[in-house]
Amino acid sequence: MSLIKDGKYSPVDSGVIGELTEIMGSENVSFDPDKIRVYSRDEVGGQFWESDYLAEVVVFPRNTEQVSALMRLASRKVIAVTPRGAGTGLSGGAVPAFGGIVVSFEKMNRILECDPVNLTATVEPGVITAEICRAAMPYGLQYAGDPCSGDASFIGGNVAENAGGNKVIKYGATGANVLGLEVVLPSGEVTWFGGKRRKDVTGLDLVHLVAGSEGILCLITKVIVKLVPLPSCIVDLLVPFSTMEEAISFVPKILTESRIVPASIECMNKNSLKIVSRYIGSSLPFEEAGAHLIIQLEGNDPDSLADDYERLGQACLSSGALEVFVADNRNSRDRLWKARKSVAEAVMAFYTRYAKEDVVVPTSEVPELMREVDRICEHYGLEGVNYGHVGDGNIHVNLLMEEDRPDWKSVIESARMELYSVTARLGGTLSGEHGIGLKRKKYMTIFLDEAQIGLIRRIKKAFDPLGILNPGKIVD
Ligand code: 2HG
Ligand code: ZN
Repeated sequence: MSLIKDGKYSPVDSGVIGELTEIMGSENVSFDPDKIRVYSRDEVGGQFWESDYLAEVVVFPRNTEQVSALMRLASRKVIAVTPRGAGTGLSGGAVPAFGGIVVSFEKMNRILECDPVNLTATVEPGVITAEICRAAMPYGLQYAGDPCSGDASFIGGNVAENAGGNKVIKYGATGANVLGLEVVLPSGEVTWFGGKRRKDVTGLDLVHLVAGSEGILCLITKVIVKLVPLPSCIVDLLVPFSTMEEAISFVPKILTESRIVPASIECMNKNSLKIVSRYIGSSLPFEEAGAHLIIQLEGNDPDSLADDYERLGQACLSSGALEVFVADNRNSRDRLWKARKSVAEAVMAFYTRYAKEDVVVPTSEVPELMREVDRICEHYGLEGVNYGHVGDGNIHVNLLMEEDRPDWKSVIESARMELYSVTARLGGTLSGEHGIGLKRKKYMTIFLDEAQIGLIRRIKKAFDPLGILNPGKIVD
């Protein structure tokens, strides 16, 4: 089923299949129902929409020319086209809301170049993000924009969503680490935005308009990312506090008092720790603490890094930390990050009824946001698994329903609405890194006024006058 309305989009008939086969070869065109089902979903649970949105065909282009030919065909016939990365998205951005063609970039997965002089890597969109780091390592470099899903997600999807992750406080989100994009416009035209340059005010900054545009403007076929020096020493501090309030109140002091810019400042509340230890079968120390911070420091000189973490550790203890654990070897660091990165999966493994949110507030407002989340949970009888990128003010608020109640939908929806209105009141926003997609579209007006929404619609129209590219996402 799809949202095909008023016969706006043409169906993928046998003539279209024939042309697609000619463009990319029959082995790269699939209408096998099982494949279609898999490639019509991302990580958003089916509870968020009534319909089972399905593509009519899935294609696997191997190069830019094939993507361009595909878009010329889709424009000529007015067929909906939905681009897709690895399917790790959390907003339904890759779900084909109007059927049509799903374009999987998994076969455009080459690292074309690592350039240690310009400090860039040029890659195809289907490269798994962590592979870029592996390719840069022999040059003593890294790609620092990798999100929590970096071991599975594709760089093209990361750019489309302007994915964040746990190093944003030091290196910025994906967009901040992208210098250039080769794109295919809905008309089929191929062009480059940006390039291997650190400065560029020639025309508009279209690179950063496309980063985070969720595939509604153009298809990304090559990405030039920034590389930065790979630090030789990394240390993670795991710092339990009695309360979430104490933990998050300490965060600004890391920068102001200790004068350190960590690579990560993450938090996990007590419920996050509990659910993750149940999921991975091992626990972190001080599981009963109200909240844990994970603070990652990096450097090249072990002694000066030790000075930094000792100073920071002292500051933690003076601000009420129960203990400071230092993970300075691969094993202990991996154990820590496995726990942190598994919270999302743990939620999805144990619960089917939940609101999985990605709100952002100014960091000064995080304590108030957390108080309000506790109030909302209590009011609606929900469990709050709250964790994430506290250094960025970006908290993954998960409002979970323990038992399946008949009124689950309306309860979760009301709790969500309250969360959004609190977030808006605190000067925050709807999504920091997971995107709007299909899932959050109807809440846009809480955060953006008509002037901005109108502008987004007109920008979309300028790129895609027929409305064929990823229709139904962000705005109607
Ligand atoms: C993370 O920070 C990811 O772990 C996923 O952004 C968060 O699924 C989530 O809520
Ligand atoms: Zn996150």
